[in-house]
Amino acid sequence: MTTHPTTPFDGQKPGTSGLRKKTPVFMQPNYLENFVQATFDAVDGVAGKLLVLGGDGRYFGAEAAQVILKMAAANGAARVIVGQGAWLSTPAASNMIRKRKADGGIILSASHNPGGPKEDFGVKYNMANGGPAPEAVTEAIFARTKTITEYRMLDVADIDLSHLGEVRLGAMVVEVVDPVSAYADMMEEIFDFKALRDLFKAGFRMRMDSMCAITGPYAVEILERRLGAAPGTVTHAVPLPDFGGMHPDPNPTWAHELMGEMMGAEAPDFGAASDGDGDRNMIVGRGIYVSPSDSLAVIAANAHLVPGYARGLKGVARSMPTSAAVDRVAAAVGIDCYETPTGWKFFGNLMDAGRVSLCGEESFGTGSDHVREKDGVWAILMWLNIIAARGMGVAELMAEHWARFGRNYYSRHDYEALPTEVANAMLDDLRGRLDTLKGKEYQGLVVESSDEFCYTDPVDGSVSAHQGFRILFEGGSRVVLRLSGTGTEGATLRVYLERYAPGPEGLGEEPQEALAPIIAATEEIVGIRARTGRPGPNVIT
Ligand code: VG1
Ligand code: CO
Repeated sequence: MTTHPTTPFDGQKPGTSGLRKKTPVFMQPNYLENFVQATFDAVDGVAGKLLVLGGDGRYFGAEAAQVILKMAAANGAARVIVGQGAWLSTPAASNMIRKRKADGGIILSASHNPGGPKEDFGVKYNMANGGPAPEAVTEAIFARTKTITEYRMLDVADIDLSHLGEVRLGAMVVEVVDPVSAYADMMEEIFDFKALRDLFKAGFRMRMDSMCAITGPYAVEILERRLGAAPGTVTHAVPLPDFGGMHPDPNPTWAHELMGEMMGAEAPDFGAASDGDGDRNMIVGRGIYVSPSDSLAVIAANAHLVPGYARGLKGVARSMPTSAAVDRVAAAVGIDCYETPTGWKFFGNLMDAGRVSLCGEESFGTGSDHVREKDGVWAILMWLNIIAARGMGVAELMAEHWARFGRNYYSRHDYEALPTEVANAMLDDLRGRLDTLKGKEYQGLVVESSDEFCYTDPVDGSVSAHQGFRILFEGGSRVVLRLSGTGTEGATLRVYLERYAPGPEGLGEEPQEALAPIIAATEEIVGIRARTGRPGPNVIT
């Protein structure tokens, strides 16, 4: 064992999902080492423990995996299960932790953030339930990073992660596993693979854009090999360290290639995309884009048609900024619906307690209690299974859904990389005026209530304050504002806009038009343009 002296780095505070920084920041001597040792220390050490390790294949991931293995060995871990080539999608890592009853796991990814020598890198710790560390643990990690004086690391050569099998690193065993097969087997248990094979056999055409990120190998194995979708169904299927220059964020802005194809004359029946680490998904039909909030609601309304959920859902949960479309389904079906802060870590307790089996976020995240992470490929298979069971296309499913439940028009406007002081000053000012808004009229909309979201976990009673500003207008429209906790440059303001149309009239509007009064009212209340000097958002989803 070798003990290395070190001194703390500022700002090693995990955000919405792990610690994310520019790659060169992570590559500084001791930076990764400090954070990993702080993590081990915060979970009472890893002596004798079983860990899972993998990542999305981005730049610096393979080198980071070697460092973490040598540190795990020096800290006395018994065994580390690592995906071949240091690859594991986030949901596959979650599954591996659960299946192998590991004590925890480390995921190397900055998820939907671009990768490369000048882009982003990230490290996230997951617990024995397979889910992201809760706030109490991430706070303990952060506290430890501020007092760290040494880390432990074996001084040995790198090991070969390209071959399956077991290797010794000191007294620790490194077990290199196929990153795909256990995950694909789990999908086969949840979904009606025969019905899906029949769907593709009957000529159903699909396009899956893996965006040069981690789902490529998973999607090729499941869709093309096990389900018989045409070869080439999955595009950008080979994970690359810089994602081929793509921004692996599956939304209409960044997955524009897929959007172009799905809106074109030769569009296949169904389109989907996923993000860097494979936990996000975007669903697109021929000529129709499905908002993530609507996707969650459609899945909730149809889940019982999928073998894994044939007995119905225990309950559902959504993050606060996600639209209330799923709430309407829950009310109709008679199940509980929970509202949590942004970030998957807040769903873990609800799933572990058996209160919910389906969760979702407006940010293209959907998942269930089959793992404790959101799961892109799972969501895509959910849609395919529903399409097969209902014998309907995406456009028909959406029209039917809105006719039954009404439509929650929804959009998110992002202002990325704002100067931090400008963003903080703007929101501090709003906080100061929040209590005075009630009853006032903006652009014809009257404020019904406004607050800053504070969550009390119904399972363990822990409290998370300052989770976003909510302004509700009379008639069920609302705007939510919060700062991103995953960005690596300045501050990113997210503005979430929602308006409910009960139908039957007014269900077919273009969302930006349907939301125009709320957008204008938000500008009047918050003054985003005036304060930031930006003409408008730079990403609209
Ligand atoms: C964003 C999303 C949030 C999601 C998080 C991690 O966080 O809004 O819903 O859980 O990313 O997703 P923020 O704090 O930037 O708004 V992933 O796929 O990047 O792990
Ligand atoms: Co992700």
